[in-house]
Amino acid sequence: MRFRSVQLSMRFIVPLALVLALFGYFAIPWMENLTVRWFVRDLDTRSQLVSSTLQQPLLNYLEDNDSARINDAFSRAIQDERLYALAFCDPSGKLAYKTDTYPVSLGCPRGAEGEEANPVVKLPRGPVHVSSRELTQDGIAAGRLVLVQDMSFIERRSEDTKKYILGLFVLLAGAISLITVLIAHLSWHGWLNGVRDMLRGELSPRPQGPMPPEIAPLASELRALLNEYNRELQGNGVESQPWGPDTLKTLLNQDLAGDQILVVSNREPYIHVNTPNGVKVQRPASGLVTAVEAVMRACSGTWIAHGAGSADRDTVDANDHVPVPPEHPSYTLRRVWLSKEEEQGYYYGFANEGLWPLCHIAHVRPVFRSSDWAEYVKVNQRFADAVIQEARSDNPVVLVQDYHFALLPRMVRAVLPKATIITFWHIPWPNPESFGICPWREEILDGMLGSTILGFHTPFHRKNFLDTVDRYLETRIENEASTVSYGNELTQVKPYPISIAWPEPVPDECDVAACRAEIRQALALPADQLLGIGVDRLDYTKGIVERFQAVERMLELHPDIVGKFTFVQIAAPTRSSLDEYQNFEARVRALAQRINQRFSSGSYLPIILKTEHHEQAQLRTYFRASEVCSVTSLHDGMNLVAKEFIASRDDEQGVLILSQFTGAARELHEALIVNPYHIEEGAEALYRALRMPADEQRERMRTMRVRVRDFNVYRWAGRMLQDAARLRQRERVRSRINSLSQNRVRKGEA
Ligand code: ADQ
Repeated sequence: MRFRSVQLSMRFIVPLALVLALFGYFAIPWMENLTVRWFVRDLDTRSQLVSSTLQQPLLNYLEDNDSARINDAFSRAIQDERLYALAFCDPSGKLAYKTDTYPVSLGCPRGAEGEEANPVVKLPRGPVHVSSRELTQDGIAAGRLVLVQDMSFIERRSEDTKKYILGLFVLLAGAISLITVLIAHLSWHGWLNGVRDMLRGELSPRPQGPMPPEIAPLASELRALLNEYNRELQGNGVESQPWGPDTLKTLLNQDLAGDQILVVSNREPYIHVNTPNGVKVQRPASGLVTAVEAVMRACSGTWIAHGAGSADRDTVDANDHVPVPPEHPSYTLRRVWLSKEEEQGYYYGFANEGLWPLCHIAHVRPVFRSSDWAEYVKVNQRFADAVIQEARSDNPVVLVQDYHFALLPRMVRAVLPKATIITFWHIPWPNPESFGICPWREEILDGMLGSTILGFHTPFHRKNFLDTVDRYLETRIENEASTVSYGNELTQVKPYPISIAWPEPVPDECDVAACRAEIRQALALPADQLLGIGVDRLDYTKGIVERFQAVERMLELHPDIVGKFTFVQIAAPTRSSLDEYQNFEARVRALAQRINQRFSSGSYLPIILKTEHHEQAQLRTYFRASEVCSVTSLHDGMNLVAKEFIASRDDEQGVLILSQFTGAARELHEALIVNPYHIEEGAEALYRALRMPADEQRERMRTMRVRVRDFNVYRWAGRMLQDAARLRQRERVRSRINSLSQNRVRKGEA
């Protein structure tokens, strides 16, 4: 912020300084010239005065030939400190009388009308002003009086004037800069606050203050733009702010009028596991599950997923169905069983060793094996068969989740051509060159284009996808409508930034002060210990190593904070059977240990690493207890942890550090945005976060909370479903028109 305000000030000061310097460069010599000319004119007048005074006595002495008196008069006259020398030249132009000071080199100067053309003469002692005046007696020329006046005082004065003018310029530049910067800052803040208030006012039902006058001319345009944006987000006809489960239910009832909703994902939302204390239900640590679960609760459909838990088979019915959530069942989970080979090839192999590193820029090489690809094709077909089996009509709405099922849309479309298939790609999409290294790139793109709607988190990922399709398939792309025409089918490709369900107030939740005390006590930390938190799957894309390095660098740069700050990293193990992930976990552990050894004293450890799954409520307590939450992914489709942290801070305190390479950074501009590869930047952001004044924290947190609350997961799902409903409606109208015209043709034939 401070850097930005210096930048802003420089934007005014530098051009101002340049203009003033340029002005000074030309103005000072000009002023100098002008003052010299004024002085010369003064000296001319003075010469006239002196010669007029001397004329009569001199003529009298000349007439009397009284050299003594002439010399005496001359000596007296040059007692004036400015009059340096005098001389008299007779009519023949010979030097007749002169004071001792008279420079002989001047001789008897003549000038037009008795004046020298250039009266300034440079002598070794300095410049002098020379003027000669003709003396006449009864109209007859009696000779010339030559006056030499000292000009060194003019030089002195001119130097002084130069100094004063220069000083004046500097003073003026300072004053103008100060006033300009002050006014610019005030206006800038006025503008920012005005626009911010407007955005808040438009996006939330918060009561408004009066509009700042400087915003007024823009207000109507800004409001129109926001309304257009809102309409685009909400679709036509549904006026709902903020979105929630009920809005979604209403939308499903109105726009999709009882149409069946099927979700397909690899990860199941509930895993039944055998434990020594009987069967337990677990919720996996996954952003995808967090987001889609909220939708399914609202629309009571069927979720098809891989049954991976040790007690999963024991808890399903004959159709492999289990009602969930276990406490209040509201939708059906259909489990698909995979053999070890299938899981190894499709999930660990092609999806996680191939597609995951292919789509994330984290400098891990993708591995492609033909055997993995074969399993991927097979498993996609098995899930597609499950969708077809679960479909109660020929046109269900199928929500396909993520990179595990790139081929499934085409497979479902082959059997249910009227199905509305919405595929959401939860991870980034790379540029065409990067994607091009996949040996089955055409098959993947073809499979995905079996979708009716294809969603990405950001416009950037969407663009990358369209460029990739353009590069490798024969398609027609309409950029404005954001559609790809391929074969006889049309796929709409759009950004739908995912979010979280804005949490309802939790009645028995600890207030922030109590959460702080609870966590510090649990970790045996002093009550005033500063706390940082990181929550991730233990994945190499999440930037955990870089985050620890930033903590280390901050402790190096700011020794005052050693002992007072602890960073808690909660990392859920993930894909642990893959070498890459085992190596990564070992690196993370070793780094934490090294940093801890380096800075530990007594019981103090700067990093606490908890490599285990935590319940959402526990995570929330950690979020509420921390000064700062650090999200430093090297690349991330969106990142829901950032939004969960914001949602947990109803006290409007706490600072979010957010990697610029997350989709979330495109929305949460008030976070401290960092490049995770730049360790010093991360360290400074951490230190800045820990020292950030409460007011600034509140201002940033408040703005982000409004955004996350209003653009929640219900809105994410609602937008996709609304788009699907519109396309279904269009399709219905088209098929009605077709059948009408076919009827007419048939009647005509009969
Ligand atoms: P993920 O890569 O799983 O999701 P993210 O969006 O950060 O990433 O979501 C992780 C989820 O798991 C969060 O809800 C978090 O609370 C939870 N979680 C993390 N660690 C946990 C732990 N130790 N214990 C319990 N829960 C934990 C993918 C993409 C993301 C995209 C999401 C949603 O990679 O970019 O945001 O899908 O589309």
